[in-house]
Amino acid sequence: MPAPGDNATSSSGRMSSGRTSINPRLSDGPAVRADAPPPEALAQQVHAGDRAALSRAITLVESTRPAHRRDARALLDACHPPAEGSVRTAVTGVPGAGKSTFLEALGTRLLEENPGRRLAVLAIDPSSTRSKGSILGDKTRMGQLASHERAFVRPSPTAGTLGGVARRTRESILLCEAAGYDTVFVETVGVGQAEVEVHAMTDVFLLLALAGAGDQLQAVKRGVVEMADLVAVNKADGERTEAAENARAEYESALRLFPVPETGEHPPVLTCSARTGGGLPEVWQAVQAFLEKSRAQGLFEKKRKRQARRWLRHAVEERLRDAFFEDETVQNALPELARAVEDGTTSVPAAAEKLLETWQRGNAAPDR
Ligand SMILES: Nc1nc2c(ncn2[C@@H]2O[C@H](COP(=O)(O)OP(=O)(O)OP(=O)(O)O)[C@@H](O)[C@H]2O)c(=O)[nH]1
Ligand SMILES: [Mg+2]
Repeated sequence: MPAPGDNATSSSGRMSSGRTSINPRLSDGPAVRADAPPPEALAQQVHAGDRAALSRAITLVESTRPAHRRDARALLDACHPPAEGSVRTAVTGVPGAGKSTFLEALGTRLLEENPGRRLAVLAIDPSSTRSKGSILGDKTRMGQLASHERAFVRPSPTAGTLGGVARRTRESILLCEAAGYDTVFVETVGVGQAEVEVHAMTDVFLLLALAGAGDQLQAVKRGVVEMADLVAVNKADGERTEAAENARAEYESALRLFPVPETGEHPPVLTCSARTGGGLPEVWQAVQAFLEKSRAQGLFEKKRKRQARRWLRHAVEERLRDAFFEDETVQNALPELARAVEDGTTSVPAAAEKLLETWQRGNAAPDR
């Protein structure tokens, strides 16, 4: 049984064996232990439900180094076909909406209710950076959950690469499922592209809202409300109870202004308090009701298929981009063309065209 501390291993590089600074390239991604097993062996450990191995596997898929990307692909391939029967829930909301407190309370409750359940939380955390790292329990407010033996809590620092890390989250979800975690939550803060990405990798999208402070207007503006399958106005406790109830009614009428979603119904809007636990069972019931409906209408499957197609497209785009920028002829030609566009002696489209031609020539099949 891994120590609870295993959960605290973020991709901050603390898993490294101290190889830094001599080769500057070593600092361009999270360090993966030098004694890391080959991908197939790692996949076996993940399948066996080994939390430390799962942590290491996620660190590997988050790495941007070309060799690690190759290993990550082999690892993901070895974890295929994916485990069935999992449910992926996105929990989004502005910073401080109470997402982590909510997941700590709800997660703990769900684990108590069902002794067979295994629950993972992947928190995309824009406030943490690799160099800073963080003590997970304090940082994510999920200390109790993080030390539960049937839970796995993992913050993904996003520092500067929001979209990128969010994409890796999809791979991390698969790894968690391969390790036997059937209930997967993705906590994401309402910042642009990450939310769209997370929406495209989950089965149900829960917006945790707040009363006042222009929260509603912001959410509508950012397009988050449109993505929500469910809205819960959090912090409905103490003197905020009435304000939360008013906000609930406002969200409800705001949602009616949007077209009716595929399910044929506008998303339900509830109130809850992550602090007192009030309303949490109702929120979870509403999540279940949405999923049941979505399954009955065939939308669940349809959505997963659509997501798989989208992922394929992204995977190809990413491979092409990597192959392009890693290509030696491109790397040789790039500095001069970059200078030319800086000086204005070449237009950007013309320079891009030249680079692509260089690449295509370098990759053309040899004459037979
Ligand atoms: N009164 C009250 N406070 C809450 C509730 N939920 C969370 N809080 C408080 O709100 C603050 C932020 O909570 P978090 O759970 O860290 O919020 P978060 O959305 O995860 O924040 P980020 O991860 O930073 O985006 C903390 O001080 C919590 O104690 C609630 O239901 N009622
Ligand atoms: Mg949080």
